[in-house]
Amino acid sequence: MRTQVVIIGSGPSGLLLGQLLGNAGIDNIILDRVGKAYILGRVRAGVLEEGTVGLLEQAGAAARMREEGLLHDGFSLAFNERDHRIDLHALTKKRVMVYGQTELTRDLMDQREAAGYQTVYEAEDVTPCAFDGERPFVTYRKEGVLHRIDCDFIAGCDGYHGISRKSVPERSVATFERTYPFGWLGILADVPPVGHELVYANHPRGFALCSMRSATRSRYYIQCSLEEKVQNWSDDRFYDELRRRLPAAHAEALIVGPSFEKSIAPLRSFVAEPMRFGTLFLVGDAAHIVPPTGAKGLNLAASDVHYLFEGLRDHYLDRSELALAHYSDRALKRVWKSVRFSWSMTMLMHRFPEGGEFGQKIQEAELDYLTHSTAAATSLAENYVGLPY
Ligand code: RFL
Ligand code: PHB
Repeated sequence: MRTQVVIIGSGPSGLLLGQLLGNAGIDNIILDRVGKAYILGRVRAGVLEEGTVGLLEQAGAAARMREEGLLHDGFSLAFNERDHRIDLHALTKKRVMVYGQTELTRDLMDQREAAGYQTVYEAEDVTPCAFDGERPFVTYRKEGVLHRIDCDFIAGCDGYHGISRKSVPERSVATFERTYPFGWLGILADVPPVGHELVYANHPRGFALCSMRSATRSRYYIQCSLEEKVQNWSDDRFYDELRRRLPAAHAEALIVGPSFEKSIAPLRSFVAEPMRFGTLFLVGDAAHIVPPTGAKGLNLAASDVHYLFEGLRDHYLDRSELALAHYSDRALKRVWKSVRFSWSMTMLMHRFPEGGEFGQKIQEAELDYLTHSTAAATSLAENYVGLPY
């Protein structure tokens, strides 16, 4: 079998890249280790930058998001029992779109199926080969049979645990990493959100976040220890803890109901450099991870797709290699700014075991600064809505 680009991974980055390439007449095949239902069962991101929304429009997969997504003009920082609104639109003239990653992934899958572009789910032992030369290929096993796809390029869109980054000789990659001494316990429940916008709360008992998927579905998170077990958290215990970390007005407005998803995610910052190895390109979580505090992971995956799509389109349609040659540098410049922002939001909002009272005073001073200085609030807002591509 032969195609122009093999895409490893059918998450948001692989699907978005595949759709943009396919619509530009560039052949591609997506391979994923797991099935469609498994991918759609993952509950992850919820906040999209305008750039991400624009790419979904460009991919022709934005119709349902435009109908059902919620445009938010701001969010709140809650601390010392009070709520302080960051007016994103007044500060930046931009908004964010609240639309779940699950829905976005479903829309891209539907669009791909309608266009007739090929995806192989439950492909085992996917292996990128010979990418140090101009004749790369990818092998995989399906129902016991070994397959080989020859191609021009391989896009490694297979997430943090994927095979693409691991296939590169260790001496060719530099990695930068920070782990945080806590996780997020999150639930999803069909109850109306506490307010119209997201609330990020800094509290002596730990961070809490009130997010949403729609006017009738809420997504709540609380900071927890890495040793916590989901089974120790009944819904009642979760809501009690959440209530204690919110200002009274929100705590009183909290409507509770049974959760249908509950999970713990560890927090990590990670970057692999470079993001290109010959004819293999790393995209999204395969190359970098950010803690979810700044809502940047999926949005960074989308900006990588933007740079790689430009490079591949110029290569095939204009015979120009410039954008492809600069893919890694352009993507990494933006990646590091989001890594910095996600790290700083994480440091600002969480209780650190070793932070002590000094750490708490520093956080309070910074929160006070952010909510009383237009310059500081503008910097926060322009990072939150997304830096330009
Ligand atoms: P994904 O989504 O991990 O998809 C990778 C795909 O590759 C497949 N795969 C393989 N296929 C073939 N062979 C192999 N060996 C393979 N290994 C893996 C996998 O099955 C999968 O289908 O990576 P992608 O596409 O780069 O997308 C990245 C985003 O999923 C991620 O950055 C975000 O979810 C992060 N994130 C958030 N991002 C935001 O922009 N805004 C948010 O509000 C936000 N909230 C979050 C988040 C992530 C969270 N968790 C659980 C990590 C909240 C949470 C709690
Ligand atoms: C979410 O809705 O899952 C969400 C929203 C904002 C974040 C992280 C996660 O910063």
